[in-house]
Amino acid sequence: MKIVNRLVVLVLVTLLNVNTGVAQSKSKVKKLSDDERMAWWRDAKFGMFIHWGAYSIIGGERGTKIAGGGAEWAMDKLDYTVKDYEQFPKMFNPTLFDADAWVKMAKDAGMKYIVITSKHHEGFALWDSKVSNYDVMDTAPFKRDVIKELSVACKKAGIIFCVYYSIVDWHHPQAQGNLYPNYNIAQHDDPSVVNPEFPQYFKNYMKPQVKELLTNYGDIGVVWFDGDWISDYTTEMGKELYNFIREIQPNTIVNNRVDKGRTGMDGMNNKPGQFAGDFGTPEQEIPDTGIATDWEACMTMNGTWGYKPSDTNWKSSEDLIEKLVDIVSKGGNFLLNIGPDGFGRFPAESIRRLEAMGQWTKKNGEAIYGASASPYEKPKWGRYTKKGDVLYAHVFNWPKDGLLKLNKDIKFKKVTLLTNPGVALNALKTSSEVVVDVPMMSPDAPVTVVKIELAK
Ligand code: JFZ
Repeated sequence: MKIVNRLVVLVLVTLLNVNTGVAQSKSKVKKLSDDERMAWWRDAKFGMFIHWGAYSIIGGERGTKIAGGGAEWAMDKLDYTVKDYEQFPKMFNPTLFDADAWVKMAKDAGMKYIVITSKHHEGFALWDSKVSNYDVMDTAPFKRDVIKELSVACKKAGIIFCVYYSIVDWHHPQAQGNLYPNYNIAQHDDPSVVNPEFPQYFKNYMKPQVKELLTNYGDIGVVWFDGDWISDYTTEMGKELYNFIREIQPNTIVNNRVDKGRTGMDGMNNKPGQFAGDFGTPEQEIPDTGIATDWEACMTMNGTWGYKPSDTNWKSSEDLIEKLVDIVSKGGNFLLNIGPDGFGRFPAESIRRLEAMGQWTKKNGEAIYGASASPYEKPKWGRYTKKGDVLYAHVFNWPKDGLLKLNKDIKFKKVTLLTNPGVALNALKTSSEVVVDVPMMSPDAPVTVVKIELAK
């Protein structure tokens, strides 16, 4: 770049920093209360998880061997040494990556935030890290800052940008990277394996990397940690990290995997206020009932987080829509995963499911966004959600006799189909239920929403 251009850029960047609050300092940013800070997240309900890294090139296959489970664990499961594995970051060149297109697919699906793996267990960083050369700018031929492009695209589209960061690092010599030069037993997740230098990795690598993510990419909605199970990581480190993040960006939300002391279904049984980050993270499962803490269920569309073409075990769109409703009816958020391939494309099967979910959320979003958990036990035909003086009955199994039976305690003022507000449905209260006269066919399958305006 010419010197004059460089000066112009410098001035522009300085101006931008001042105007957008990108360079957040302790004094300038208003510190919100916990409820204010969590408000956007509690309303959002539906987000996109993106698992993308050098493992996306591998697709879970090495010769004839196929990794079991998540293909983002390729380095571990396919027995790569640290040196052997480095070939993949050196190949990372996803020329079809289009941040705006990714963000549009999330937004059209009805998702309100995106969480991307800035660095997964493999250790390869998808941003321009000054702390490391094992990143997209220095090791990979791609030389584009993925985190930058995605954060800018999110901001443009009004999607909240969030980052996943792995505490586990199979590449870093002071983490799990150099324990066994030719074969890393820690990669097989043996909790007895420790690296006495881990505190140095924590202090001189992990924290500075997290700081880069929180300093150079505008507001970060959530920092989503993972890998806290390794013995080297301590509760004290978790506390330090949590406070460190809140000092840089006071209003950022942090998941419970920042902490080691979680109980039950990945922190779901932690009492409110007990240190465990800001929300619980049940993985690949939905709790039976709601719970007193904030929580987010993360889930894959097939059985893998990272790209794995051999996994064709896709959940149906109908199933995914019902899962979204189920989660919201229990007061949670749904973080649904995409594993883009090594070229930067979403799998076609994922795109189709996102589109189906978008068609449904576009019509029925009123019953999802900003809604809270059902005040009633789950009915046989589906789920309830609630917002102010309105109750929503999400019907999965449409009644064959055209009579929908609601909870007897409901005091209704007016009942309609959510997608047909002009036509009031007849409703009748009996001693055991409230019966609503609905059309014979489900108009918005797989889930039709009946809107019940409540009497005071
Ligand atoms: C982790 C990762 O190992 C995996 O690759 C993926 O990124 C996933 C979202 O998170 O796997 C976990 C982490 C935590 C639990 C289970 C699997 N847990 O607490 O039950």
